[in-house]
Parts: sequence; structure tokens; C-alpha cells
Amino acid sequence: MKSLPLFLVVLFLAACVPPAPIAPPSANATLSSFSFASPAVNGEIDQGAGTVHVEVPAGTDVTTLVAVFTATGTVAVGGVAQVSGETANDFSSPVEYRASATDGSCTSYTVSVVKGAPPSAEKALTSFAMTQPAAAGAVDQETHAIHVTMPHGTDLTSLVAVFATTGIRVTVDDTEQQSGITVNDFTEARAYVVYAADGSSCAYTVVVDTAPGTDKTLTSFGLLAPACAGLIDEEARIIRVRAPDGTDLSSLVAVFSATGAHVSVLGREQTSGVTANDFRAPLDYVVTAEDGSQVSYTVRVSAGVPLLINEMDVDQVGTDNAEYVELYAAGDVDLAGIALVLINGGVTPGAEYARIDLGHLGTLAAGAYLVIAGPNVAVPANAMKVTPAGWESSNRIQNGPNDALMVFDTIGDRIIDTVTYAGVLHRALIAGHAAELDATEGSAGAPADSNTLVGSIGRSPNATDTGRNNADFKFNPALTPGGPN
Ligand SMILES: [Ca+2]
Ligand SMILES: [Ca+2]
Ligand SMILES: [Ca+2]
Repeated sequence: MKSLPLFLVVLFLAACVPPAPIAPPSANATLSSFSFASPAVNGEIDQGAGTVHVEVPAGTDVTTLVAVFTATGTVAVGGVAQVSGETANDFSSPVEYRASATDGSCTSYTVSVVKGAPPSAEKALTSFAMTQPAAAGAVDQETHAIHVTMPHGTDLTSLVAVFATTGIRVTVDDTEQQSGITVNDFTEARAYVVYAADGSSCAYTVVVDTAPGTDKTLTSFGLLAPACAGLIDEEARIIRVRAPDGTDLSSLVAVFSATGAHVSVLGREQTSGVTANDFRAPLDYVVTAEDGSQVSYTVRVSAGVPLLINEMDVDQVGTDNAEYVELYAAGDVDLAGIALVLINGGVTPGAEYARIDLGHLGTLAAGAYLVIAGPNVAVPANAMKVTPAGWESSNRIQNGPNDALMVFDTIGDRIIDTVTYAGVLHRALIAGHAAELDATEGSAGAPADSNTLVGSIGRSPNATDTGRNNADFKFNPALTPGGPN
């Protein structure tokens, strides 16, 4: 500058010094494009303001950048003629490009080069969850550990994760992951590697497990010896087992199956087919689920059911419209699964023709009477009476010969008591029991009822049971439904 004539200095100051040129920019001296080839970026020219803004990537060396430009007129920087694509300049601070026309007019541009933001180092997995079934994951950003607990029983071999990340890509075993799409096997821990824009990476360890099970059901229960199946009332959680008469209940082994983790009785672990228990009183079998929750089943084992067919009026003078069967509880009786079965002895083998289920009646206390009868039969107030559907009609019970009444235990699958009257019936078939049954206790049946005399067939003395129908039952003229014979 020192060597420039004064008038040129004045001209320069007047025409080309930003920010506000005194003279308007020359239309004949214009910079119309400005870019760098390396790095390849375009500048933004503001003709009004006389500025060029160029952003280069972070890390770019701006001290020797070569501009590629188009201009009308000649272009100089600090008096040095510029050749597009050849002349390098130091853009550490704004550089003045001056375009000059042959008419002496000129336009000055301030070229500012700024560096872009450095590439991000962000590489966090900010959320992680499973779909189908849905389960949220817990992400620990300090340890880079992710834990997901799936519902019990979930197959971990092919699960799809949905995740969010601040990185630019995520891989598992070098496989690019797409949130909500990529399937992975989570039976083992998986490393999710998140890459940041700056090339750095971070591995998150994803551990997936399943919730402990809540199942806790005794699905079958019976005795090993004598072999007998129990009946599970799942709603009441009562299991009834009826062993044969005379079975010693003090040490029996149960055979059972259960869901859940384990089964215990009085705190003692039970092994099906192995562990013996004293069943003389009801026992609580406690089933514990994997999650620690428990349910308890009360197991009631009985040896024989103390229920007798005590009296029957199967035939009346004239129309049979007041028939009845009287049952007597010689001890406490749980009627669950017990039925009165009526058997026709007129065919061979004898065949069931009617059945009255008694299970819904609950229990009978020792000494109680239960009368199955139609509306014409009255019983004492302390006796129980049940009228099966259809028993308001006459002729519900066959008169013989060789017909039988049987009290059958469908749980223990055996006869509790049976009486054949007016003959014998050693072969009979009833529903739900494949083998033929002997419907007569002893070698001869109870006597026949009469259709000319009022009376019934009853145990005499009352509740006598020697196991012989002909010895235990007599024809009695007194009708005593619901009371002692
Ligand atoms: Ca009859
Ligand atoms: Ca009679
Ligand atoms: Ca009676």
C-alpha cells in the first residue's frame, strides 16, 4: 500500500471497503460462483452484501485452499491475480476477493470460511424393548448393560428388539440391526455395538431372561398301593381318594403329577411314588410355583364308605306312586362321586336303567338317613329327602324279580352297597365301569316286596349288614322312610 499513489488508496477505500461500499457494486465485475474442489463444498454468494460463505468439514486445513470460481472481469486478492482452480489462499480469516471490470469498476466480496461441527461421538442406546411379547428393557448407561425379562415360557431364540440410539448404526456380530425388524437369538447374552459418527463405538450387553412360572396345579393324584385314583375338585382344591374297605391309611404312598416347582406336605418335600404319608386325617398338599406362590389341596383318603341301602319300598298295593329308597350313614359320609344305580335283572347281564347322583348333596353325618322318593313320601324333619327329576310320576323302581339297587362310588370305582330283591343278580353292567359286577351280596337276594300287603323291604334289625342280602333284609309291614326300621 505504501507504494500506491494516494489517489488509488482513496479509490480503493471509496469503492471496495466493506461493509458498505460507497459506490454500488459493478454489474461488470461480479463473482458468480465460488467453491472449493478439496474439500468439495460450494460457497453461498450474497451479491447484495458482497459476502461469500463457505462451510468446510471440521478438521479441514483452511490455510491453503484453492477456490474454483466464475467471475466477470478479473479477480484479485490483495492485489494478486486469482486463477480459478489454481491460486491458493489462507482462509484462517476472511479474505477479500475483488472483481474488476475493464471500465475500472469493481466489486469486493468478503469470503468467510467456517468449519462445520466435528462428527458426533454420540453412541448411546437410549431405549431397548422387545416386541411380541412386549417387554421393556432396563438400560444402564453406566455399565452399558441392558436387561429384559420376558413373560414365562417365552421362546428366546427369535426375538425382535425395538431400540433407539444416538449413534449412526448398531450391529450384533457385525450384522446391521434394524429396530423392530432384525431377529436375534437371546438364549445367550448379545453385544449390541453402537457406532458414532466419529467412528467410535460402544458395546451394550443385552441379557434376556424369562419370568418365573406361576403354575401350581396338582393335575393327578392317586395311591400307589392299593392302586386307586383320586378325584381332584380343582375349584374347591379338594382331592378325594377312596381306598378299598379295610385299607390301612397310616402309611400310604401317593402317585401324583403337578405343575410348578415342588410339592410338600407339612413342609416335607414330596416325591411321587416314593414319599409315604399318614392319611388317617386329611392332609394338605402344598404346590409351590417357580415364582414362590403356593396353593394347597386338601387330600381326603377314606377306606370304605359307611353308607347302606337300609330300606326300600319298590312295590305298592295298586299304583306304585310312593316308592322310595332309604340310605343310612353308619359313619360320616362324603357323598361326592356317589350314585344310587337302579339295575334291571330281567336281562343278562343285568343293566342299569336309572341313576341318581348324590354328590351334590354334600355330606351325611353318622346316623343320618337319606331318602330318595317322590312327593307322596314324607320323612321326619331330621332326615334328608331328595326327589330326582321324574320321580313325581309312578313306577320309578322295578319290582323284580332279580332287580337290584346299588350304591356305587365313581371315585373309587367300586360298589359301596348292593341289594338284589326277589331273586339274585350276579352279573350286572353299569355305566362307567367296564367289568360286570355282582349285584347280590351273598348267595341269595332280599325278599320280594308285596303288591297286596303294605310294607317294605328293610334291614332288620335296622342297619344290619352281614354281607348277605337274604339274611339282612326282611319284609316289614311298617314303612319307616327316614327313620330306623
Ligand atoms: Ca315299583
Ligand atoms: Ca311295598
Ligand atoms: Ca327305615
